[in-house]
Amino acid sequence: VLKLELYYWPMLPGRGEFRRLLLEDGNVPYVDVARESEDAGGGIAAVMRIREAAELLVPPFAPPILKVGDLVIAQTAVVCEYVAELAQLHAKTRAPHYAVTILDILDEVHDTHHPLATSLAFEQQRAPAIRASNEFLNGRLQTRLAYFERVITVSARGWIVGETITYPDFALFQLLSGLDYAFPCAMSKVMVDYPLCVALHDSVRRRPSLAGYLASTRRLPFNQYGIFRHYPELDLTS
Ligand SMILES: N[C@@H](CCC(=O)N[C@@H](CS)C(=O)NCC(=O)O)C(=O)O
Repeated sequence: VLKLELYYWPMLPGRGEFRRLLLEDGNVPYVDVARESEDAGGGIAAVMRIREAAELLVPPFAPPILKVGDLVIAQTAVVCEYVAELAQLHAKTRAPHYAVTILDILDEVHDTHHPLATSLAFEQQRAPAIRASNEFLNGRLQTRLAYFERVITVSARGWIVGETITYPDFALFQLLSGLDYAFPCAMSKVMVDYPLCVALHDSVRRRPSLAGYLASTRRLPFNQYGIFRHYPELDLTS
């Protein structure tokens, strides 16, 4: 039996959540190493250890990281491809670019609150962040949503790739959930133009195979440490 070890910062959903949704939906057992207690080898120290482990032939650069025996995989999109096979959520018509495109948008969302530098606190870049969010919420966001609305229209089944749900659908679900947390006002205005994206989000949220997980403490809530942060001054006003 494969033992899947996930490594990701234990205090935020971030990029780590994308593969967790797939494993939970597919009922694939895994160990969330950094969320174990420090005494049991978990915590932030576990992430630091695997990043720096000298014996690894292919050292991972940044979390999320997946370890399966001697195999160590990093990069969210690559990890998602790998676990999607195990969870039987892979796309038969190979279309890896969808998940990568969704994950690219995370960089843009991060840059709304940290437009100058990741090393500076939000409070040190508040004015440029307000400017950046305004630009994002009044243009870039719509072009990205319009793209996925078109993709779902073409597939004609309510999903991104085709007949059934596949792993990019979970990525879009998580992106839209995070945007709802970060920008509730903007999203309530913008999403009326993307009904297929809204319907996909609802379909994933209501999946019986995911409901138990979404209601559990394993599902980390969005918070102010993550990629999706709620600063009222960055949202559109009602
Ligand atoms: N493109 C990479 C980005 C990885 C990344 O930025 N990871 C963040 C957490 S979400 C991190 O901890 N980075 C640490 C670093 O850049 O040193 C991916 O999708 O996995």
